[in-house]
Amino acid sequence: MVFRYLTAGESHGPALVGILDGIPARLALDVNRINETLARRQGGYGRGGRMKIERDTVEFLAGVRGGSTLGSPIAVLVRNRDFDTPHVRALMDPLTGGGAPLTNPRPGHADYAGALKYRHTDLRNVLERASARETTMRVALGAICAQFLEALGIRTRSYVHRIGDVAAPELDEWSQSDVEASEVRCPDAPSAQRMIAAIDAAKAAGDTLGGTFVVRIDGVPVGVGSNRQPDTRLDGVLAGALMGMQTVKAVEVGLGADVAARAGSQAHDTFALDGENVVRGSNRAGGIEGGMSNGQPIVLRVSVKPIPTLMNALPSVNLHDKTDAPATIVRSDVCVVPAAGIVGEAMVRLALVGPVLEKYGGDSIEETRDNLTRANAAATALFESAQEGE
Ligand code: EPS
Repeated sequence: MVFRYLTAGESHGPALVGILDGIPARLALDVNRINETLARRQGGYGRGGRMKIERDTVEFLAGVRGGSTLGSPIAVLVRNRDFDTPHVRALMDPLTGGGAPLTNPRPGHADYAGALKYRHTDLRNVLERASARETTMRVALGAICAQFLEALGIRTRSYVHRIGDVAAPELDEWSQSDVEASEVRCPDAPSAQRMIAAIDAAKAAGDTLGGTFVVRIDGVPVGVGSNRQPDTRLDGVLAGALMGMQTVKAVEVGLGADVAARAGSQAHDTFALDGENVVRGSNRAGGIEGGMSNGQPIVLRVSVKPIPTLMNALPSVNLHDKTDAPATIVRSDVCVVPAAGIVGEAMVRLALVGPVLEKYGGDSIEETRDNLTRANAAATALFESAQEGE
C-alpha cells in the first residue's frame, strides 16, 4: 500500500489524532493554510454553539522537521477545547468519565445500530465517534494532501449547490472567492440568500436541512486510476471516499443519475481535433472514463441528508424503560452542508493521493514531480512516434 491514513478521537474527548503514511519527503508545508482550511470547515451558516468553543489548529507530532515532510509517517493532533469544560471532562475523561446514560436513539443517527453492535447501553458511547467532529482530522490530513497534490498541479474546490428545496443554477465554472465570501458557500448570491432564509425557517421549526455540494478537481493528468480491477477504478475510489462521510447518501460523477434517461448520442463527450490537439465536445462523463482520469476536470455531486438531531425531536423509544419517548436532544447544528463541502474536498484529496502515487511513485516530492513530467511528455509524444513509425 503506497499511502494510507487513520484518524482517532471522540467528539468530546481530549483530542483528535491522525496519521498520514506515504506522503513523499521534502514537501514544504504551510501550516497557516492547513489552519485556514480547518477554520473554513468550522464556518457556514446553520452551525450550532460548539463552533463558538472550538478554534481548530494542528500540532505536528511526527514526520515534519523545519516545516518540511521527512517521508516518515506524519502524526497530527487537534485538541477539543470543549474537553476543558468541567462537565464535559467529567463525562468524557478517558479514565474516570461517566454519567447518566443517553437512552433514546435518534432516527437517522448511528445511535441504535451502534448500541446493539457494540453492546453499549449508553448511546453516548456510540455518538461520540459517529459525530462529525471527527471530520476535523480528515480535513487536517486532507489539507496536507492538498499541498502535495498542488505541487503536482492538482487542485480541488467545491461549492454548495442546494440546501433543502433551494437549488442554485447549474454552474460549470464559478469564482472560488465568491464561494468563500458566502456564508453558505454558494457563489450565486440570490440563491445564497434564499438558502439562509431556509435555514432560519428550519431552525425556527426545530428542524434540520440537507443539500448538495459539487466538488471539482482540476489538473489530474490522464490515466490516474485503472480499469484493471473494480477497486482500482477512480470513480469507485472517489465515490467510496465521499460515501465514507457522515450524512452522505449519494455521489454522482458528471451527469450522474441524469445519464440514465438519455440516449447514447446525448450521453457522451465527442472527440475532435484542434490543430494537433485532441479536444472533447463536453464533460458529461465528469472527467473519468473506464475508471481512469481522462484529462478533463473531475466533477462530483454529493447529496447529504438533514442531520438527525432535531430540536423538535422525532418519535423514538427509551431503550431502558421500553416506553415511547422523543429522540434524545443534544446540542447540534441545523445545517452542515457548507461544512460538508470542505470535508468533501478533504476526502477527495485523501482518496487521490494513493492512485497518484501508484502511477508516479517517488519517495521525495522532486522524484514524484520528475516522474509525472516525464510521463506527461511521453503521453504527448505517443502518437507522434506512432505516425513516424507508419
Ligand atoms: C455533532 C454535534 C455537535 C456538532 C458536532 C457534530 O457537537 P456538540 O454535540 O459538541 O454540540 O457541533 O460537530 C462538531 C463538533 C464539529 O467540529 O463539526 C454530532 O452529533 O454529530
